[in-house]
Amino acid sequence: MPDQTFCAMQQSIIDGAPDTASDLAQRAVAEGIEPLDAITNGFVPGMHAVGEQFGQGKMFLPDMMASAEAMRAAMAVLDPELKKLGTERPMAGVVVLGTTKGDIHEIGKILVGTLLSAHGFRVHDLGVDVGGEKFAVKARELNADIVGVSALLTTTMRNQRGVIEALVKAGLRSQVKVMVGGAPVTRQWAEEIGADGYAKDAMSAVALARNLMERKAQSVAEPV
Ligand code: HCB
Repeated sequence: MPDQTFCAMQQSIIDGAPDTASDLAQRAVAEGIEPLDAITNGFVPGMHAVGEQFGQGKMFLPDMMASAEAMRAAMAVLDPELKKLGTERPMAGVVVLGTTKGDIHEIGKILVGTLLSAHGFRVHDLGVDVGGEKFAVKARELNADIVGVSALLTTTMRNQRGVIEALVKAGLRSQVKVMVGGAPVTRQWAEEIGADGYAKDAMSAVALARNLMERKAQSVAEPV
């Protein structure tokens, strides 16, 4: 039964049908399907299919925009359900999140932020098209533990390096861990630019953020 529901969810994204996506998300909540399951097994595969078809020239920008709209409609229902999971947890750390300069993709970043919040992190989302300096200013203001930088375009990936450089310039690099992600980003790229970690999806981002908090605590505890 959930398989059919997941297929319908995927199709609602491919069709760019916000009302159907929203209805299916509401049905999932009513039927007790885990919201993360609905997102990762239902709606996100739809986004991947759209990306593939766009890449092959079978879908066009307006189609991709309609699909993003459908994804947002589903997230509007599932986001509050995910966030409920985090209400009783102790504060796990402070994260500043954003999508790099020149890039307006936000769905994955929002999902990462939601899951981090659901796991006790206090998340400040700077939005999209964010330059390195803005990350550094907010990280200083909030005394952030982690900066999470998203990039979905091969052309904007390099701006993740710019965020790290801005943190170095602001004298914050030793106290702020950096995690990077986004469809074209790889572990190798993360290492190349000197990030502290790479996460392939939102759940891995939570595991990585926890790991970075442990590493941070260890480095503080080490004698000088
Ligand atoms: Co966009 N787009 N797009 N797009 N888009 C991609 C990314 C392509 C791969 C599609 C393709 O060609 N196959 C492609 C990029 C090619 C490339 O660079 N190699 C592309 C292109 C080309 C473009 C435009 C240039 C198209 C044009 O104008 N001609 C344009 C660029 C605009 C700009 O940014 N300046 C554009 C525009 C759009 C929109 C506006 C229509 C829409 C975005 C709407 C929005 O976000 N509000 C859009 C969409 C929806 C996509 C696809 C179809 C889906 C992206 C998505 O939401 N995925 C995407 C295809 C794809 O990625 N396969 C396509 C679902 C989320 C859940 O996954 O990977 O974003 P995610 O996030 C994961 C993961 O990466 C990780 O966790 C997340 C959750 O699991 N993660 C992190 C992400 N950030 C992290 C940060 C961390 O610290 C840790 C983990």
